[in-house]
Amino acid sequence: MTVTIARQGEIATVTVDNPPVNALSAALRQGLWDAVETLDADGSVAAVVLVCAGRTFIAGADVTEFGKPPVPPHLPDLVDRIEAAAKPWVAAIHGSALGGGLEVAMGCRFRVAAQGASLGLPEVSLGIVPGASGTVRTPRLVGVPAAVELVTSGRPLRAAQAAEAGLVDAVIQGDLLEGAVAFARHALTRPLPQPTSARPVAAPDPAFWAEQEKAVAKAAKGAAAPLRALACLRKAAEASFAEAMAFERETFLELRSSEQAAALRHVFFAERAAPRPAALRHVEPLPLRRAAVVGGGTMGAGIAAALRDAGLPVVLVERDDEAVARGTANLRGIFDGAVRRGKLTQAQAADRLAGVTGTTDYAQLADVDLVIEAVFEEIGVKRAVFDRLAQVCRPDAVLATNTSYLDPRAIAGGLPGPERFIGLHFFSPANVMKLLEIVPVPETSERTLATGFALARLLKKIPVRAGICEGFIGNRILKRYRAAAEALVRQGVAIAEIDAAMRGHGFAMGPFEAQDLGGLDIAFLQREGARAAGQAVPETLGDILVRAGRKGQKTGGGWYDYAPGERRPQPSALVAALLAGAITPGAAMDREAIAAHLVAEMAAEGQAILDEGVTQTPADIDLVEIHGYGFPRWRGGPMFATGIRG
Ligand code: T1G
Ligand code: NAD
Repeated sequence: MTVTIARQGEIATVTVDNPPVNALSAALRQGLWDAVETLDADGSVAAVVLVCAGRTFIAGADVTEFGKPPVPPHLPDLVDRIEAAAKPWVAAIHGSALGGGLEVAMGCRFRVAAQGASLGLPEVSLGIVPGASGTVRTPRLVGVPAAVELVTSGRPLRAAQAAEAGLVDAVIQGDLLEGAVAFARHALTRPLPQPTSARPVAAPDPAFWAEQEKAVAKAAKGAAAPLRALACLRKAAEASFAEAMAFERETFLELRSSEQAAALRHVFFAERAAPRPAALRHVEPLPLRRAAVVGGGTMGAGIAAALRDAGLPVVLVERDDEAVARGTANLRGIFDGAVRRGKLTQAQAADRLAGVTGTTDYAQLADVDLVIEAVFEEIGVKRAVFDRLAQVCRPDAVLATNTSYLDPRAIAGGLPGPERFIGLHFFSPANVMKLLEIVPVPETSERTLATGFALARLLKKIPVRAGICEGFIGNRILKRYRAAAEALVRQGVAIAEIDAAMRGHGFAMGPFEAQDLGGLDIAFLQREGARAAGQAVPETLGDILVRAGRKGQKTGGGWYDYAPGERRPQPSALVAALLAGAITPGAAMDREAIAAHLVAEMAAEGQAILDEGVTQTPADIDLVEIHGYGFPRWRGGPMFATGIRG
């Protein structure tokens, strides 16, 4: 039974139990409808508490039903039915009340929430707008400005914030059901508030909407749903309840069958499948209680910060005392930055830092469960580190390398107990970027692999398993993307035009401005290394710039010039002169064609990666590009966008 009814005197409780997340399947909708009918007809019941079993309140519509024909009772009708119930309903919320779950709660006369609960309308992140009155009832409860924030951002509110906004009537300390029943009893002693749909909305003036449109369009970067949601909210403020409902429904149905919604659903399910690969379902990972990082530079400090954010004590090993001090300062810089941005309190930052032991002494690693190596990208240095680790670490401790380009098999070669070795490729800044490429060597045990995935879950990262090849999945596609962009420059397409095309396509940055930010020298040194090793690596345009001292923003210029202290790229006459000899103008290309061409190049490399078995599914490649390289989420990734699905 998905819906059961119990009675505590004049208060009835309706319990929803539809694991895993109480999504509003057709059966659940029918069950709730029947419960309203039953309780309306029951003279002994004065009020109803709606509560959910399991980890969460109703987490929304059932996303798996989106592609199928809708089955009655429809959700908007159910929400209306609950609102029209003869007895007042009280939604008792724990976990997440999302989308349709929050809409059901807004149909109730009251909402109470447990302390840790969150409430939100994430529909825009699925490429749609709320479909069961979210844009119409929300402004009636919290006012238009707060509703705009909630609906167009898709970000949920914590219980306390929701109470402040007027979305919930009380935050319950202690047992939720007990508190909700007591709330209902008390509510019966007082006049009932208006049902949500009958409450008035204060309509803001046109200037408000113009301003919101600008802000929402900017944040959406090409995603359609946020602006459409804003239009629904405006309708809710300016037209009748019924007219606004009709407008929301029409918008919802149109967007639900859109390409953007299909892409965002694809990403939704890919993100949920990634952390738990079927092949590892029965493998117990090593429990992670203490971790270590070797190397406290850009990556090591970021990885240590990510581990601390997840609550693990961290030993940070550097090569000498000065480097220990620098590594610790790098970490302090990260936590101070989080305090400045309001993400951490001073006390939390101090606690994060206090949990890091900086040392040069490998003996401190005797009892850690996991070591992540992030020293210089040199095989000799890395081999020496793993030799030391093999001497001091527990034989079952997982030993990982963060190498970007070296062959992990060469790093692991000769390591006693190679079954505990694995590549864990983080992205910079490692405490922010969501992607983690997990790269097993042939000897890596299932347990070590499972521990890599468990680490990703602990750090709230998106893990993608990659086979061994140069650059793994992400950097290999990046190389192809950059080469294709350079090829366009050689054909006479302006550098700024290519960057603008990719921004217009939904990327935060184009390929050249991104290189200026990260530095051109890393890829240059990698190519030089390959050349020194006798490989035939053709001269790139980037090489010409680095040889002329242009390594990016840090040297005052790369593909662009930068005014001192500024980050705004300016087309460079010097770059034009340096590259003139390499450019042979061809046919002109418009921005859409540029973006389509570069995405097709990424997908072609992705296809090669699939053909070689470096990864199993196109969805994994899409996740890599979205979470590691800023590919627009609403396009679903390069594979989905070019029709390579499955
Ligand atoms: N529909 C179907 N399956 C869902 C689902 C949903 N809404 N949400 C989660 N699942 C599955 C998920 O695929 C996974 O399956 C399992 O549940 C556990 O999920 C009309 C239009 C609630 C915060 O967008 O944010 O309402 O892998 O690993 O970390 O306006 O799930 O086990 O087979 O994420 O504990 C709006 C999305 C829908 C909510 C729990 N709702 N879900 O997190 O578990 S649109 C959402 C979440 C809508 C109305 C409209 C999270 C969670 P499997 P999980 P979690
Ligand atoms: P970095 O130069 O900023 O830091 C390297 C650190 O390692 C330095 O602090 C150095 O003192 C320390 N170190 C060197 N030898 C050591 C030893 N024997 N013992 C202990 N510490 C030692 O470099 P980085 O950018 O942090 O890169 C580190 C690794 O991460 C490289 O393998 C790199 O390929 C990889 N990586 C880098 C990025 C990136 O964007 N920078 C992204 C992913 C992976």
